Amino acid sequence: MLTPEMKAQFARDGYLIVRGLFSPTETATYRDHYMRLNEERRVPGDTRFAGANPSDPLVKYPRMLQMHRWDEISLNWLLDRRIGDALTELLGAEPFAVQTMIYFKPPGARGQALHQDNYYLRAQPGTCVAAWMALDEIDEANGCLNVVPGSQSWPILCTTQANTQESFTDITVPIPEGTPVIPARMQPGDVLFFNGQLVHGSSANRTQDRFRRSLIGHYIQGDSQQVAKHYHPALRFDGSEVTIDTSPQGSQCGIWVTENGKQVVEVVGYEKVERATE
Ligand SMILES: O=C(O)CCC(=O)C(=O)O
Repeated sequence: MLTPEMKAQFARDGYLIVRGLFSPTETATYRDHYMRLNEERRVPGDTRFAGANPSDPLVKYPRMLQMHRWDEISLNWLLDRRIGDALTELLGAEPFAVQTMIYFKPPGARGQALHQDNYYLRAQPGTCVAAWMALDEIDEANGCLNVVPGSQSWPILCTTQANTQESFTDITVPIPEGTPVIPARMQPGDVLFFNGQLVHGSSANRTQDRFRRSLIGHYIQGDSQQVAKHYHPALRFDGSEVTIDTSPQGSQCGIWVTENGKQVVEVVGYEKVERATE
């Protein structure tokens, strides 16, 4: 399904957008489904917004996590063969599925500061990978995902304080000045696959009237021996469960230092993850 050029791009840049992997009819169905789930609040969304200022758009539209554990539509999407086949081609072996998330990102909502997913998932050996599907037309104005090409080859970076006026999460990772950060402009049904070490994030939705909804799956390599507890149980693409060690609590992390006039990452520290989820 993927061309050699697409696989080469994923290997080189750490990400790949597969255009139109899902149809407009399917994405319209997902939009309606998740808007209904948000209205019903059968299962609360991300609880970090519970005590927040009611004028924060994310209080009404908090992201939801791990919906596939109670919602069949989410489970079927997470294990959809089109995603499984693309990931198998990109990784060389079928991965295990560990997380679903839906971001509504309504007009005025904050984004998420630059980060690396495997900081949270702690998949070892190797890393995790994401399938990030656009449910709306997504661009800089409504807060598309921004990616740092090539950063998948960096180790996990030690985190610093994020600007919480712009980001709903309070940690970020520093990148050297002048490092290219590329906006991923997408249409409904496009799926962005990216490596779990890739630095990525998004800015606020600055539009008055456009949601930026995205449906996200996280996967870990099929030879993973460990993953953080929140992501267990891992699932094979046939839906069966895989038991994996969930003991990792933190990991080594790196800081930027100058070596021979060049910025390089030196792994110096050990960081404990305080929150269970990203
Ligand atoms: O959609 C966003 O704004 C951030 C999502 C993200 O960081 C992720 O899927 O790992």
